[in-house]
Amino acid sequence: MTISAETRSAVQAFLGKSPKRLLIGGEWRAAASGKTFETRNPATGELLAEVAEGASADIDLAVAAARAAFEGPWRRMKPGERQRIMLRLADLVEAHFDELALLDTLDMGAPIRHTLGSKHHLVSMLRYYAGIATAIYGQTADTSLCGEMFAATLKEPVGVVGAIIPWNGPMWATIFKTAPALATGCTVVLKPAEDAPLSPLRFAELALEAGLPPGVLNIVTGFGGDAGAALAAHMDVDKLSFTGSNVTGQQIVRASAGNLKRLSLELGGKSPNILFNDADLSRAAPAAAMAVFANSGQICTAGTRVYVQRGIHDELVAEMARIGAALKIGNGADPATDLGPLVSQRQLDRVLGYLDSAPGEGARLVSGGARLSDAEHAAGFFVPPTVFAGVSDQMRIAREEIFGPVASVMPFDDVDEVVARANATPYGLGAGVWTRDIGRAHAMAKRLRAGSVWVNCYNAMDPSMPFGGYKMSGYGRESGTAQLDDYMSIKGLWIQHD
Ligand code: TXE
Repeated sequence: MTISAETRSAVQAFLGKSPKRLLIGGEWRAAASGKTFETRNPATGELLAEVAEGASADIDLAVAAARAAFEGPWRRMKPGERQRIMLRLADLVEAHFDELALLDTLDMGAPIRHTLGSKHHLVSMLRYYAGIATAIYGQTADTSLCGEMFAATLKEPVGVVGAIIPWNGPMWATIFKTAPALATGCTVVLKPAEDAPLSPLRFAELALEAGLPPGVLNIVTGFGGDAGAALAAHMDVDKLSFTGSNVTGQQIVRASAGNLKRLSLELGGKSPNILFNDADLSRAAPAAAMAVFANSGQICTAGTRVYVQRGIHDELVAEMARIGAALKIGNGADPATDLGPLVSQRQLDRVLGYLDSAPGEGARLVSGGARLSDAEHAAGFFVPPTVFAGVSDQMRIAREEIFGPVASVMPFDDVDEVVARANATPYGLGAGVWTRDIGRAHAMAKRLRAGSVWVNCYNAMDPSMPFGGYKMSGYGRESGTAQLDDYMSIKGLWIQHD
C-alpha cells in the first residue's frame, strides 16, 4: 500500500492553505476570535497546519446555519435526492480516500496501512446509509378503542445533530456520525478533536463538491472545553452523538440537560479477550496480539484483558511478546510501519504512568515497557508493544483504560470463573472468545456483557452490524439500523373517517 506522488502533493496543497478555516453555512471562515491552534505530526513533531480555534460564538453561528438548512433546502429535498448526494459523496470519498488516510496518518500517527485499510468499510458505510435514505417507513395501526380511524406513524428527522469526535480514528468517526444523520434528513455540526482536526475538513470539502446544500454539514474545529462544551450545552441542538472518554461523556450528559437533547455515547472500554485451551493458537495468538497493539492500543475495543486458560498460558504469553517485538514501529507514513506513535505528549505521559505503576503492583514485565528514545524514535511519542503477565484483576492496568499498546495477561481455569471475571468491569464495549467448541462459544456469547462479542475473530465490523456499549461504555448504537430511530421523531397521526 503506497501513496502516490499525486496524493502527496494534494495533501501538501491542502496543508499549505493554512490556517485551516471553519465551515459554517457553506462558507470557510476564520474563528470569530481570530484565534488559531497548531496541529503537529506526533511521529516527528513537525507542524502540519494552523487551525481555526472555534468557540462558543462559532458554535452559535454553525447551529443557526444547520437550523436554517434543516428548515429550508434539506427538509424540502426528497429522500431520493438526498440519496443521490450521499452516493456522490461516497464516490468522492472513494476517489480521494488516499488523501484522507494520509491526513489521518500525519495528524494522529496511525500507520498508513491502518488508515488506508478502512477505505472499503467507510465508503460502504456511506453507501449503506445512502440506501437507507429511501427506505424509512412508518407503520399503520388497526386501532380498537377509537372508532373509525386511520392511525399511522410518521418518522421525521429530529433536526440539528451535534457530533463530537475523538482523534483515534478521525475519518472513521466523521463517517460513522454524519452518514446516519444525513440519511435521516438531519443537519450536522461536527467538532473534530483538537489533536486530529484535518481529515474532517477535507471530508467537508468533498461534501460540498458532492452537492450538499450550505449548512447541512458544518465543521467547527476547536478545543473540547470551549467549542465542544458549547455544542453539548446548545439549546438548539436536538441530538448529540459523542465518542470519547468517560469523564467527558459524563460532562456531556450534564451539559445536555438544559434542553434535554437526545444523546448517544460511545465511550471507553477494557475489553476481555478469552482464549480457551482448545483455541487454534496459530490464529488466536496473532489476533490477540493485534487486538491490543493495533493503532498502538488507541482503539476503544482494544482487547486489553487477555484471559488465557492455564494449559496454553505460558505459550500464549511468549507468542504475544514475540509478535509484538517483531512489529516495526515508526513513522506511520512509511508503508512498512506496523505501529505508529501515540497521538500526543499527554497520551504518552498517561501510558508511561501505567507502565511505571504496574511492576509496583506485582505485574511481571515480559516485553516492551518503556518509551523508545533511540535516534529514529526520539522526536515522536513511541511506545513499543508491551506484555505484562502475572496480572491480577485488581491492578490498575487490568481495570483502567490505558489507550496504549499494553496487554494484561491473566490465567484462568474454568468457564464460570472467566465469565465472572470478564464481566467484573464498569465497561462493556467488546469481548473476544477463542475456542473450537461451538456450544461453549454460544454459551459464552450469551453470558458476556458487551455490545460486540467476537468468536474466533476480533474487531470484525460491517455497516450492517450495530456497534456500541453496555454499562459505562455508553448508550445508543452506531452502524446498522438499530440507531436510526435516535435520529428521528415518531409522530402518531390520527384521522377519523366515520
Ligand atoms: O478524550 P476526550 P481525550 C479515552 C482514552 C483516552 C482518554 C482521554 O482512554 O486516553 O479518553 O482522551 C471533546 N465538552 N478515549 O482527552 O477529552 C474533545 O475536544 C464537550 C476513548 O482526548 O473525551 C474531543 O473532540 N466535548 C475514546 C472529544 O471530546 C469535549 C476515544 C474526545 O476527547 C469536552 C478517545 C467537553 N467538556 C479517547 N472535553 C473512544 N471511545 O474511542 C473534551 N471534549
